[in-house]
Amino acid sequence: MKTRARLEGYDLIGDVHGCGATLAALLEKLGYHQRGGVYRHPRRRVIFLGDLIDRGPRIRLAVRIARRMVEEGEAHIVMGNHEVNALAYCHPAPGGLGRDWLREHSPRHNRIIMETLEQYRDHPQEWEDALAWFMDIPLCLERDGLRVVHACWDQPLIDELRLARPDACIDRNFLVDSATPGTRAFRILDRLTRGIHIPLPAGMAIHSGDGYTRRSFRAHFWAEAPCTWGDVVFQPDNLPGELEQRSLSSDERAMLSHYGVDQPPLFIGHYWCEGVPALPAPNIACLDYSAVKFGRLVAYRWSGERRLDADNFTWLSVPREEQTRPRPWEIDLD
Ligand SMILES: [Mn+2]
Repeated sequence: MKTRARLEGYDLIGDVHGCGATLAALLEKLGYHQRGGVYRHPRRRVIFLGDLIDRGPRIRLAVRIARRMVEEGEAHIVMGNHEVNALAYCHPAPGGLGRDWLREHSPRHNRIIMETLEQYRDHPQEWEDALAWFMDIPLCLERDGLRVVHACWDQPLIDELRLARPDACIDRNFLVDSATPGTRAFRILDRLTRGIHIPLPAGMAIHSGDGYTRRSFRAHFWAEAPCTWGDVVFQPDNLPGELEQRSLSSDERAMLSHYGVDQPPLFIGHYWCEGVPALPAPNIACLDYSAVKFGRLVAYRWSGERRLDADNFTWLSVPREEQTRPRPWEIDLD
């Protein structure tokens, strides 16, 4: 048996959202090579930050690449809110919930998962297998001195989750419970995979670049002593009007989590940042740079450092026509 070289570090990869060919190209750029349908690096492993599916042109390819790597021990992955959504959308609701599916098939929810269902339409068994695999993906990871979660590292909730589930994985009961707001399961899934949302004043809305209307904004969790909404907002859309200066109420303050600079390095996705990757805090990197909106598919090459370094970001810009990207070289993933 071949002895593997010592592990030098992890390459963390942000929200892929169906940009499967770009993912293959990014892995090649990072020095991974594909053999027998599995990308491997002699001295490194990948950690995916979740949200493999929805929106992009090669969702099945993205899932296959990630899944093969995870199953072969070449990668780890945490659950994104889009995988949570797919699981709830495709899971029949138990009696008493007053709907057919855990996640209602409303026009808004239909739209979120539309591309995924379309691309799997002629591959129903493959979609069932993908859903079964999503169920096995943990909500967070902590290993070798780093931490990974899709949206928000909330220590009390993570402690609570791990107490019941040391592997940080959900199951069907947990998923069913999470469909009812106010349950612990709802709170844990929502906070870890969707982060903190602060509701806008009544009647106000943000019309986002992605075509959705939102009545809350995304807040981050690393401000030392935040006073205003502007101190915690973390999303590409500006707050309407003068809301940047609005003071955080004590209720809103109580909703926030805080991740201190003395904590281990933390990697998140989710927040579809724009522009050139930058570090929001010395120990936090967000790797979602809107790949599927023709932004960048971003990786961070981590080799054990406690203070992160923006020079360790690597990325590929996503071409407008991802279909024009060469097919990922003879990848035999069937
Ligand atoms: Mn995402």
